[in-house]
Amino acid sequence: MAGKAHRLSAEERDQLLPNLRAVGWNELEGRDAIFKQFHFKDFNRAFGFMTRVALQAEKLDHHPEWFNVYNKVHITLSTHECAGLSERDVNLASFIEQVAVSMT
Ligand code: H2B
Repeated sequence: MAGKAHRLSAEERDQLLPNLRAVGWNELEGRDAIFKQFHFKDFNRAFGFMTRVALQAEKLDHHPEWFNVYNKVHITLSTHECAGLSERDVNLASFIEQVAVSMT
């Protein structure tokens, strides 16, 4: 992983988060992280989505916290290294969006 992760500044958040908010990512209360719930047609779609995200997460060495029941996948993104939201989360969320669009 190139460089050390830093917590996004207020200015960086104003610039980077609106696009993600517009597609359903929200900041958690009480924790510096973003969260979204995904809903697929069935378990096969949900797990296919998770598989593609998992492969990219491994490649980026940046991993989601997630919860799956049947066709639902809940995802929280935050960066352990800086104990908060970093550009890595924004990048992973953007990738996740691309995958989700192709699975629905
Ligand atoms: N995932 C997330 N979400 N945050 C991190 O800081 C992180 C990670 N760090 N995956 C990586 C792995 C680190 O623990 C390894 C050692 O590179």
